[in-house]
Amino acid sequence: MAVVGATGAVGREILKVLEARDFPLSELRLYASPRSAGARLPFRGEEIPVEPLPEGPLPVDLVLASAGGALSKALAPLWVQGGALVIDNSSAFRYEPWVPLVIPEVNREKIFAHQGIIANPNCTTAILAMALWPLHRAFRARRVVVATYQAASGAGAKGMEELLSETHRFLHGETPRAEVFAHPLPFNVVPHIDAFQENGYTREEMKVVWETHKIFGDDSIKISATAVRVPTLRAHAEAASVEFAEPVTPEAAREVLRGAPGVELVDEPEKRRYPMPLTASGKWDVEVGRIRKSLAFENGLDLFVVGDQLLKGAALNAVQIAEEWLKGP
Ligand code: A2P
Ligand code: 11C
Repeated sequence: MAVVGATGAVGREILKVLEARDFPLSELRLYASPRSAGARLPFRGEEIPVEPLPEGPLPVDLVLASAGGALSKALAPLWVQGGALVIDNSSAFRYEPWVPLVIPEVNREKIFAHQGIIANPNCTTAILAMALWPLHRAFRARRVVVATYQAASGAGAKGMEELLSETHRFLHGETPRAEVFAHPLPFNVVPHIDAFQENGYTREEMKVVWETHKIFGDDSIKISATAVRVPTLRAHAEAASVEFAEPVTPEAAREVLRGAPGVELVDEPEKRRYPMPLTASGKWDVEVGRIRKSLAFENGLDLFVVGDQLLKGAALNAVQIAEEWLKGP
């Protein structure tokens, strides 16, 4: 198999997840840009060389791609022509009707309808969906209003570097700069992730709507999002208010979430236990807590979800798709 974008924030996590989950593979090829020529990355006690990505098919059965949408758009069809299944982390193919968009805990069956490419959702969508799907199945979600608190690493390794370097500048009395982000991120929050659309929402916000509808197979749920970049390094947090069709109570929701795969209920506020980036970073499960009866919706809940967006939002979900593909329908 191949990891394309192996030196990036998600690519490096893919290597760790493959190793930790003992993913069966006979040979691993790592690809990045020519900038990474000569680099080697550790995997199962070896140092694997990073190769410059060729502009054609790859000599593998499976490609996990995390090198951006433009690159996937141009090259994934060639990898498919060469006989590989492509699991793509970018948004290049997510909205194509013929491309399954998969979170295994939600719509595993779609994996087997692939035509060469399977798309991995946007991290913000995936993390919310982990909490929303079991609640939707139990109580039928009608309306979701969500605000996000997204970590710098959502913008890749460069995002993390910018947060660290500009925080350092700020602490030394210099003005922090912004290249990756729309504004300096240290000691700030920025309600602008990806491009503004005609309706006033950003593309990041619309991805939550489009992708949740596609993954749930239900576009009747009304969803409205505000996506905000915050100065954390890792793990996206999301505050959601959800209105349901069926009667719901916080205790009934907790019971459902206790049994939900990939979810950890962290909801003991009296003990100061609730989801946080500090505790969710590095974890495979998504933390859910602060569950309470909504004061705004007649039959609703408010909750807080935090997940490591490099893991469940990207690398882990991609590897899980590959694992399920190997298991078969
Ligand atoms: P490189 O490290 O050589 O630039 P991130 O999302 O963390 O920014 O990572 C992006 C990943 O995609 C990196 O591994 C990066 O490699 C890789 N990448 C970016 N542009 C290309 C390209 N034109 N060809 C191959 N890999 C690329
Ligand atoms: C962010 N969610 O935090 C974005 C990154 O559609 O795969 C992932 C973009 C995507 O900036």
